[in-house]
Amino acid sequence: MTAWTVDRAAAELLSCEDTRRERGPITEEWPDLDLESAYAVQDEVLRRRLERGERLVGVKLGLTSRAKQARMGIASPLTAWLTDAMVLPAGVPVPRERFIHPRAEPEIVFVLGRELRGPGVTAAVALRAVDAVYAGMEIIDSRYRDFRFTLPDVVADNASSAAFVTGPVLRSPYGLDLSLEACRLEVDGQVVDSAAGAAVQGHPAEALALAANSLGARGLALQPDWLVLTGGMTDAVAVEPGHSVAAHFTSLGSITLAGG
Ligand code: OOG
Ligand code: MG
Repeated sequence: MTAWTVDRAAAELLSCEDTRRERGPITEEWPDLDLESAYAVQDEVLRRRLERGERLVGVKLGLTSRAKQARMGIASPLTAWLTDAMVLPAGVPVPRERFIHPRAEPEIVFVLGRELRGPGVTAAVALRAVDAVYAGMEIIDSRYRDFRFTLPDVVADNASSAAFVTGPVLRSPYGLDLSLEACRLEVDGQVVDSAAGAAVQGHPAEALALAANSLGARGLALQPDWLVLTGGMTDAVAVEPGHSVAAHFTSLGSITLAGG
């Protein structure tokens, strides 16, 4: 049996994604996979994506709300990479043929105006680095069967990242209370969930500070013009063929995804 290495895990997870193949958790075969090596796998997956021509467009946070933490059974937030290949244009059906078992979740999305480098970044300072706020819908698509994973597994798998859409309304963060920015989540027009921005670490800017500080601990920094997805406000819902998922926000507009 070949031993597991960072390189092998990265190649395997990227191949699962490219060929729409699900698998069991890597930690079941590589129990020594710790968080540090898991982030090394994530970084190696990114390196391979950049090598094949994708561009880094930002970062996402995962497991920042209680709804998400409870569903996935993991209480620690994490970060992952976003590339331009994950951008889904508004108004097109979700290309389900690209995914294994896609789920959608509403998020608040920041565009940064300047660099944010931890440690020591506070939510108040983090928000001042934000140039614009959008509504967002992330499509997650774990490469693990039934979305079953441990924290190192999901970190290695780039936090189940697959695609994301940004909403129709660009707002300045000044004068918006994002802790009170509400979202109503609907499937086929029926309300299935709702949440406010406060669901995300008390305020989405706290999640942004968390991203700056956890990247800082790895010697990295958030860059100007990067997008930051701050994490699902509600539990995610399955994107099924012939059905639609819509998120309606108080001041950030609406996003509707057709199940393709
Ligand atoms: C992990 C990714 C979590 C979020 O917004 O919390 C995430 C998963 O749920 O599969 O993207
Ligand atoms: Mg998410």
